[in-house]
Parts: sequence; C-alpha cells; structure tokens
Amino acid sequence: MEISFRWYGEDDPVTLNNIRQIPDMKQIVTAIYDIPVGEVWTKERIAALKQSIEDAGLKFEVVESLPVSEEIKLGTEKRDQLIENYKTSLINLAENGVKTVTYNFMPVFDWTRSQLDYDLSDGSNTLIYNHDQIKDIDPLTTNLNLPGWDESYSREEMNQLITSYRETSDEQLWDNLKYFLDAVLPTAIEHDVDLAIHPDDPPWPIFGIPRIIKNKESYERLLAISNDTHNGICFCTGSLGSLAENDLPNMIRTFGDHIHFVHMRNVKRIGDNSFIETGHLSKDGSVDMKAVTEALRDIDYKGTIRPDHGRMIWGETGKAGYGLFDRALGATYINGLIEGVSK
Ligand code: DNO
Repeated sequence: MEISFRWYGEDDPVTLNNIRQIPDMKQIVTAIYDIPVGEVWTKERIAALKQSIEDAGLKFEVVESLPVSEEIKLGTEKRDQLIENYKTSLINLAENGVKTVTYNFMPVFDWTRSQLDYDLSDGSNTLIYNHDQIKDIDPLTTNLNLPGWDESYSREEMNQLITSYRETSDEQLWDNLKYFLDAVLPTAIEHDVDLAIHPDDPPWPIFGIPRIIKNKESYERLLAISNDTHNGICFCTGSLGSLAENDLPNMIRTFGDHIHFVHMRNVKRIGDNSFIETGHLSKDGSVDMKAVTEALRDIDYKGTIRPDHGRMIWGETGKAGYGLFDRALGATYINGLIEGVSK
C-alpha cells in the first residue's frame, strides 16, 4: 500500500513541496485539468506533468480522473469518436508509466453536498450532505453552485443534459456503461492500465437523475460486464460509507483483486441519507477505519491509498475538502493504521 495525495496542479494552493513533507508520502494523484472533457491527453502534456511531479521527488502512477463525456454516459451517436479519444489517452498514459485511471459514471454532477463550510463544535468546518435540503431542489429552476458541477456548461446545455438524464433509466445507464467498458477494456488490458470506477457520491439518486454505482450489488453487476481485473474499482470509504447497508470490509474482501485505488475518509451518518464529513478517525464517524485497513491487509492490497476530503482546520482556506492540514493528518492516521494492522 502506498500513500498518495491529490494535487490540483500548479494552481493548487497546496504545493508539491508541502505534500512531499507529509510522512511517508510517495505519490501524487492528479489530472490534466485544462484539456476539455473528451479531447485526447497528449503524450507531451502527460510527460510534462509527470516530470514536474518527479522533480518534487514523488511518483505519478494514478490519474484521477480521466473524465467520461456525457455523450458516452448518455449513449449518443457521438460516443464512438469520444471512446476512441479515451482509448488514445489511456495508451498515452500507459506509455508514461500510469498504472491506474480513475473515472466515474455519475451523470452531470460528480460529488454533491448541501453545504461546504458546516461549522463543527471544535471550530473547524466541513462538508455536509443534508438530503432534506437537496431533495426539494430542482436544478432546472435553481441557480446552484455545488462541488462537482462542471462549470464549463452553459445554463441551457446543463438544462438539456438534466432533461436527457431524467429520461434515462438505470438500465439504459448500465447499458451505456457496458458499451463503454466493452470498448475500452481491450485497450486497458493490452496496455496494462487498471480502470477504477469511483462510486456515486452520494450513493443514491439526486435531482431525479439515475445513479448506479452504489453498493455491493452494483459491483457484482460491474464485474459481470467483465471479470478481468483491469475492470476495477476506486474504493471510496466516504462515498460508500454514507449508506448504512454497505459493509465496507466485506465488500473489500469480496472484490479484492479489482480494487486498484482507495480513498480513505470518514463520514458520520445523521439520519436517512444525510451525513457530515468528519475527520478521518474511526471514533469521529460511522466508518470503522481500522476494520477497513484490516480488510485491505487481508486482500494483500498493493495499490495506492489517499486520504480523502479533510475539514478546514487552523484557519486554512482553499478548495473545499482539499486543504493541506486535515488531509495531512488523515495521511498520518492512515499510516498508523497500516503499521498497526500489519502482521
Ligand atoms: C471527490 C472525488 C471525486 C472523484 C471522481 C472520480 O472528492 O472523490 O470527484 O475524483 O468522482 O472520477
């Protein structure tokens, strides 16, 4: 298991030098953010990114994310060309030593929260998802600005997308995921790149739009598309842990070889379909982080782990969930858990 840190590139207030000073930090997880979704990531751009990370004494083996175009998720006629571009990017990443490519199949909205700066009693603030606030919002009529919202869409394009997804069933979304995987997996296998799908966050439908990667059954269905280990999972304890029915250690033991990337964070479930993102410690939230680490040990997990969202502490400001301090504390806690459970 190697510890990594998500970095948003040269514009990130958290620098590579900051990250490098976190104990036992080995890898940077990042992406190319200025290439529009659907266009090819060239070898040159990837090589330059890799070089900047290696110059800081860190490795670049995991991409988060190579985004999947909405046309692919919706299954429009444009998808074949976009899938070809995706395959070319995969090859270019493989040639630059990238081993794992994270993606998601969440329509329009990536991760969604109701508030980004919810005050905790210790004076820090954090992300919260309150379903009562989200359930009555109609993004067609409300001007929202939530994390995970792709701001490159105009209002009109966004409304068009939302309307199209509202007419898309879970089954159609599964068909479109299968179409995508059937097309890209042979390339991933040939070039030995592991794909890692991120679960839907939150793992239930929002805004009347389907969401399909939520629980054990979703992963069984994913692996029924292909049982090759390159058809893999980004196991996010926070996303999956916000649904009480998800027995995370059991899921890790069940899907072992397909797990290529782990996001470690804790959430405190507060009633039905609502949660607060707490600090990483087991005692702060609903996820048993030690049991998760023991399960990773038991499957002999050799992949990459990153501390996931942190609270804003010590007056830090910046990208919600992605400050330096609390994520660094998370990394140190994860290191302690790994050492503690190792035999
Ligand atoms: C949120 C992240 C997600 C994740 C994508 C992967 O903090 O975990 O945005 O990067 O869903 O494609």
